[in-house]
Amino acid sequence: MSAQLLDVASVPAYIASQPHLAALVDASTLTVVEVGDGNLNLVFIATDAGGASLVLKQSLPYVRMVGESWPLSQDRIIAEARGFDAAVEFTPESVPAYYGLDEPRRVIAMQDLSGWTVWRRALNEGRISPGAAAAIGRYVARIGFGTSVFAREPGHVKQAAADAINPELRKITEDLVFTQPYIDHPDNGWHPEIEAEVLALRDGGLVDEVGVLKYHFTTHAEALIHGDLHTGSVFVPDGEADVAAKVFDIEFSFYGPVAFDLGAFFGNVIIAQARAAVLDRPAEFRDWLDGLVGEAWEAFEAEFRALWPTRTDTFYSDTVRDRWLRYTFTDAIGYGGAKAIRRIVGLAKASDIETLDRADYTVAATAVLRTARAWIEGRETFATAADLPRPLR
Ligand code: SR1
Ligand code: MG
Repeated sequence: MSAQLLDVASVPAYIASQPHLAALVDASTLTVVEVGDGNLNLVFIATDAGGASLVLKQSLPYVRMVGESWPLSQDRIIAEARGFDAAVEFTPESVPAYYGLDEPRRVIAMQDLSGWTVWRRALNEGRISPGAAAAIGRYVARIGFGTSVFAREPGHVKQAAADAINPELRKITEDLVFTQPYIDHPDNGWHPEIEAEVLALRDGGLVDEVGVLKYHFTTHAEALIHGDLHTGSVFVPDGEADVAAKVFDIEFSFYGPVAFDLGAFFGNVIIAQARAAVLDRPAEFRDWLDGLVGEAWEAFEAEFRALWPTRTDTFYSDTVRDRWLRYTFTDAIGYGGAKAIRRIVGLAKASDIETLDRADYTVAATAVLRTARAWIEGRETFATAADLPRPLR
């Protein structure tokens, strides 16, 4: 049975009924707006007369972007709470302040990040966010190490992986990222100008490579990953802040390959680069974009190496560390390519490309598909981020 859904009228009474939330805002003077612009959930900002505010997020019993014809368990909010718990344990400054889960109502509460902007929007506007990519790299390293067998007792990890199984949302990713872009599917769509580019993705060679990546995604239960770490799942500050990026929307979390979180970000860098190129953004912005994959990877690797001496099982030698880092880089590049392709071809596209005029869309989308393919097919040959092909450079 579904949990009772909130609306703007019922949020004040809901907050008043939750003492830990009523301590944060004056529930008697709240103004509430529903701001959910993602694909899945309800999101409310509640602000009191004194300006204190908080955010409530409630999972709907269906996929918001499609409607009630696509039912989806509200249990995904429990996966999100699990992701917040891990972030609070290993890298608390990397997420909005977390005020907890109301499991029966399928609601979580968190800090209202006014003064911050969703990174995809900032990128679309051509804004430079210094250090944000490095902050993402550190976030992935800390949780990827902290929840893995490198840091935790193996029996604990097995139980944690079972608890975090999240099958419905993993299936969405398996279908939307790895399968549907390469087959005829009613949820796919593109403008006719790129039809030949899209159909060219279906040749056996690329599909085989994506199949290998899909298998790794499905079977590599390494650590509790975010599961959907694109630039729409990150806030960047509008001014000075304690950290250069904060991560949110953790409902796709499960025990999976750490490389997938890095790849999700990398793939969205391709998309941002293509947009910046066709809009002829200033060289300073485009050069900064070109450095983001390297910035994220180098921060990730440095953090992982710094944590390595704290591992609980020293049977894992430094050679194991180095080989783990190498295949994580390789797979992250592959996942990045797959994540970029799905945002052009499949359900749930990226505003970076979709808001371009048709001529720019055609150039940018074509460049994304060709670059992404080169990443997937060449992923084992790239030694560093500097070797990666870039769109329209
Ligand atoms: C049906 S859910 C569509 C997409 O939204 C989320 O952001 C994930 O990327 C998912 O694939
Ligand atoms: Mg999301």
